[in-house]
Order: sequence, then structure tokens, then C-alpha cells
Amino acid sequence: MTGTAIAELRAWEALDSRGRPTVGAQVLLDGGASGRATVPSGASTGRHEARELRDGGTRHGGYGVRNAVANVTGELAAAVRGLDAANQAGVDATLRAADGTDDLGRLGANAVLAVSVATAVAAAAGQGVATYAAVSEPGARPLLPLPMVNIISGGAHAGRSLDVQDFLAVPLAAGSFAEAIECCSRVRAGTAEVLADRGYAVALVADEGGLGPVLPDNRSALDVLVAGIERAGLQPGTEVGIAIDVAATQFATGESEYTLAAEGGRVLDAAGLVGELASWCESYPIVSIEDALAEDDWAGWRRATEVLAGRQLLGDDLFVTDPRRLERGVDDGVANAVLVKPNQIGTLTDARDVVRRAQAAGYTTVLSARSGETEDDWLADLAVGWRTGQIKVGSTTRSERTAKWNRLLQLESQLGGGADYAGAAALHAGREAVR
Ligand code: 2PG
Ligand code: MG
Repeated sequence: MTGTAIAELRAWEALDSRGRPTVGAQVLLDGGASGRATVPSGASTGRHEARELRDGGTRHGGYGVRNAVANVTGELAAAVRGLDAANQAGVDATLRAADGTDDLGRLGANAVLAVSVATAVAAAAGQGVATYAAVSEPGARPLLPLPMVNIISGGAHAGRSLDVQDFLAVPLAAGSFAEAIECCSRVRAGTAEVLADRGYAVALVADEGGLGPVLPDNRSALDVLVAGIERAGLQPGTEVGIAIDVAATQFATGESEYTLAAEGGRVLDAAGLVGELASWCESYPIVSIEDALAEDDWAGWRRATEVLAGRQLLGDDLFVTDPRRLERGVDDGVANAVLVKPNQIGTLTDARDVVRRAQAAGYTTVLSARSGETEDDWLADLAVGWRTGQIKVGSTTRSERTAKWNRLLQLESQLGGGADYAGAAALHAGREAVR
């Protein structure tokens, strides 16, 4: 009896923020402590992501997760019962072995991740420490991340009203996480005012709480965001930068061919798309570009890395939190930053490994929620404990988004001088080392 040995697993079908089923799991330890977790789900998913198990059929339009739930209480429980929850790597390796497939598609990446996260939460409870502390390296200082906050949404999160999926605010001048969130909240309010003045509807929000106006083209969204920053009384470029998630996989219409449906079906090759992005960078204070090219357009990505250098070039669908794809990127000099989504790879140990490898290679790291989320806040603890430096969880509205911001606000307030705030330096951290 260690007190942190896994005694029992429970699981249930929960709902995510899109109203679709997701897996909830609870890990109970022999000492009486327990931890629970619900897992997120993406909409603009990459082809190389770990595979969620969905039931199919008519229940919940085929999105049910009863089989994944049964796998938690069945095969996965049998595999991890008796293991020490405080040995996350040991539990995660056992979960992976129990599934036996590369993409965790047999028992479901949703089932595996729910157990992996609930194990971390339970281990923290069993040791009487907060989750951020339990997941951090011994002696490492907690680091509050620089947030990038969704202001305007397009793509798969907003009925494809725009081709680019996310237009985000990056608070460059804030001295604390609380100041950073206040700044972004003001930008969102300012942008909503600008849109309302111009006759756009702002009452309905997109999947991640961002505004989802049907604007004439992608540049107009950048114009509106700059106007929103100014309306908030802030200076674009010095106080607030812009990040975009192009999510180009979503509008790739061939190998290295991209069709901007929201711009009258304009077709671009990789060089054309990179040129378009470069021209946006000349007109707007863009500090970070995610998924500039599609997930398998390595040649286009190489070009983007050269042409758009000087900015954070963030791989999401490109790397899918997979150490092997990251390795290829580092070897080929592709991108300079990694978006880290635990459910893309399926276990906390693998996701954390990607953070470590990225940072060792001089790549910056942005921990990210999914467009389908729950009110759970474990992601905030991972950002602080793992010292990712940056976080992206959507906008400052909708409770599944504010749950994460609120946990970070709580941690900053409680930790006081016992934690650092990453600030805008996180956009460049480590990169100088490899230049
Ligand atoms: C992304 C995410 C989060 P989804 O593309 O970065 O914004 O979206 O979860 O739908 O993949
Ligand atoms: Mg993305």
C-alpha cells in the first residue's frame, strides 16, 4: 500500500462545449484520494492525430463514447490497477501498451487520455499538492503563461465565414497574467463595439467564444482587430500583437494547393499563400502564425519558415504533438514553435516529452485547448507546471474557456512571488540559442 496506488477506475459519458459526448474518468487511489478529468475534442483535426473512439450509429449522431467509457472501466482499469499513480510515465506506458496501436484507435485516445489526466490529478491529491506542482520538475519554478486570446473566429469554428480560423490578441506589454487577460478582454469588447458600429451581429459567438462576423475577406478581419485594439485604448504592435491560426489544412484543395473560399474561391499554391501571409505581416502587427501551410506540405512549410522568419511559426496539424514529427521539423529547419495538445498524442507523458524536446531544440511551446472543451481546468495546471511559456484556450467568453483563465488567475494570485509570468519574452524564448 503506497496510498497512491490505483485501486479503481470509473468512467462516464459527459458532454463537451459543442454538446457532443466526451469521456469523463475518475481514478481512485488506495489511500482514499481520487482525481477526475474530462477530455476535449477538436474540429479542425489533423490527419496524424491520435484517434478518438466514437460509437457510430444514431445515438448522438454517431458521436457517442460508450465504447470508450467501457474500455476505461474494462481493459484500461485491468491494466493499471495496482500501479503507482505518482509514476505517470509508468501508468502512461501501460495504457499505451494495453491499447497496442500507434494511434490509440483500438481503445480510443479519448479513453486513454481521460485516464492519463485523471491519474495526474489523483496523484496530486494523494500527495496533498496542487496538480501544477505534481506535474512540474523537482525544484522548477511555476511559470504563468503568456496567453493568446481568440477575438475573431472563422474556419471550422465559425461556419467557414472566413478562411483563416483564428485571429487572436497577444498582450505584449502586460506585466502579469492578470493584466494580460484584462488587456485581451478589453480588446474583445473593443472589437465587438467596432463590429456592432459597422452593422455586424455580435450576439452569437463561435465555438471558442470568439466573434464570428461574416466579413468580406480575411484582411478585413485583421483591419477590424486592429480597430478593436485601438477602440480598447491600446496600441497595436507595442501593447497588443496579433496571432493568426491559418489552419491551412482545412482549405487545402490539393497537394500544395489552397482555395480561399471566403475570397471568391481564389486558388493559391504554397508560394502564393506564403506571399499573401507575408503581405499581411507588412500591414499588421502579426507576431505568431500557426499552420501557415497544410499538415503534409513540408516543402511549403520550409518556404514559410524562411520567408516569414522573425515571427513565431507554430506547427499544430503539422506536428500533432508527436515527437517523431517534431524531430523531422527540427532536422529540416521547419517552423520554430509547437502547439501542444495532449489529446493529439493521447497521454500526458508523451505531450510533456514534446514540450521538453521542443524547448531543447530552441522551439517555443504553446499549450492549447481544443475547440470542443469542457469546464475542466487541468490544462492551466499543465501550462504552469510544465513551464510551456504560452497558452491558447479560446476567447474570454464561454465558461469552458474562462475555466482555464480563472485557474491561471487563481494560481497567480495564490503563488504571488513564488511564480514568474512568462510575458512577451515567451514568443522568442530559446530561439536565440539555436541561431
Ligand atoms: C486549433 C484548435 C484550437 P481544434 O486549430 O488550434 O483552436 O482547434 O480544436 O478544432 O483543432
Ligand atoms: Mg490550430
